[in-house]
Amino acid sequence: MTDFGIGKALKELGLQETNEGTSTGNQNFSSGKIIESYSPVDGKLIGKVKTTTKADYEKVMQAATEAFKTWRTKPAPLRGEIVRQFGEKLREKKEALGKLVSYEMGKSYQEGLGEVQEMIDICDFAVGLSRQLHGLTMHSERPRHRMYEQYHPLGIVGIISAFNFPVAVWSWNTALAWICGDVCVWKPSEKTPMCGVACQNIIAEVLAENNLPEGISCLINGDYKVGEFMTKDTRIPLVSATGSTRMGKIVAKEVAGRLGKSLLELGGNNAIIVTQDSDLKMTVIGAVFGAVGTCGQRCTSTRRLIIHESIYDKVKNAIVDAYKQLRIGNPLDENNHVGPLIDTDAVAMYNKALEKVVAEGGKIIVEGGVLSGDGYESGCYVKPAIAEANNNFEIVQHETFAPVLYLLKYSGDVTNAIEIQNNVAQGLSSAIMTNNLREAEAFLSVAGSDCGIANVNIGTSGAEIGGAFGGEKETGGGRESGSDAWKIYMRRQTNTINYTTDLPLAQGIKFDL
Ligand code: UN1
Repeated sequence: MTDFGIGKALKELGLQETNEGTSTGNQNFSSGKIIESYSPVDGKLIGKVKTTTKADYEKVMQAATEAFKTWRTKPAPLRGEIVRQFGEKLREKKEALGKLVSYEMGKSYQEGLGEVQEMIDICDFAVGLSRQLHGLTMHSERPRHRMYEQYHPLGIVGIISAFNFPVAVWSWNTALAWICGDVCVWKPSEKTPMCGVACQNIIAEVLAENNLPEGISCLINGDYKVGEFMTKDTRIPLVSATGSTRMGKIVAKEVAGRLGKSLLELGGNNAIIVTQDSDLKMTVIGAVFGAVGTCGQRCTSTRRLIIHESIYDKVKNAIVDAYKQLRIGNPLDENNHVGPLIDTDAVAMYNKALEKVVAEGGKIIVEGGVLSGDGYESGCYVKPAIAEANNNFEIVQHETFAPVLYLLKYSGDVTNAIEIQNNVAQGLSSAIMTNNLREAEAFLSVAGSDCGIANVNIGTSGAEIGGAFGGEKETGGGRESGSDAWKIYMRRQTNTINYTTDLPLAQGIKFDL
């Protein structure tokens, strides 16, 4: 196999054979054991990263604590200027980083580039926001008093991110946290540690060029035990965690136990409702990209299609036909649509889901299976599968991080479809395909979708950074990225100033001495 420019990309990103995985910029503290990162694309070793011990972590926290003292005093627009420079560097490194994301995580090169584009976009967004961290002014009930609120930085923000968006989710958090005046400590997924080092190298360069303390951006590495250093640490007022609902429940409990804040972006069980008034071509593109894009490993991936019975066969046949066109293979080869799953554990979960749906009475209409032979040596390539199922099957209620799509049927009114769509524990993304205004509005109404994201004539995945991203119920309730998601990275302070020579009390209370 040609290396699709991977060697060159690794070099451009400053990656070594063995990398320090605990760093504050150029200062490295790693002394833990080594994580080896193997590519799901070809099973080859990409590189090694050293993990963070408790003693290493203490050094990082010292650096972060010191850096915060400087960083918080920089005016927010000047912090924005640093984020602008970071965005510029990302533009320069877009191809190299997109390639590494594709090679280490397994998503298509196009999607790898798309992920870096999300990073660039959030930097632009944060730069503008750095002049708009507005608080309100209020009218005091007392004469010649002024009352207003202001937002101050929180301190050290801990970020735990998942393998499926190994770089973008970090940037949604950091770009906002930085302009808010916070410093960040990041633990990337132990499945994609090289992406973490690559990002840290880029921001470290920007900080060094501006003579800023390295502790503004810190990297730690390891499994959940290293994540626990942060969830238990009272010096970290906010932990932002993206990943499974199982992980989120543990993080939420730990952080709430010390009355810290957590921002959780967890699993989804996203559905597209396809009504009688849908456009078939749009439905097919939205559903197929949603189900097989990133090999079904987005938290926004389409898991369920809820199709009206009168058009069920037509939609089913069109989607089954589209699946026949899918090319599965090396994601760096732009001719392929679907790359590998992240690892063989994910393959085992995919196999289990297919067995389970059959055991529960489902019918497989597009056969799955693990691919082997030339080009599939990593053992991580699987065929996207489709099963006809029932919404109350246990497996349908569960998020399987793989390209398995369930077809469900509804009859009657769109409210029946909405009921099925809402009848799961998760609440991240949802969509309706319809040209009927009444159906679209019913879906968006107070009695409509209960998800954090509800789209009309767009699939469930591929949200833009400008909106707040996250969902309800077991998705965790957090919002990252656009809109006013920045507020969670700051503390609000209400200020009342008296410019009289008296001290009138609120509520008209008399207290004379
Ligand atoms: C995720 O899978 O954790 O909306 C994030 C999307 C992407 C982000 C997904 N913009 O599909």
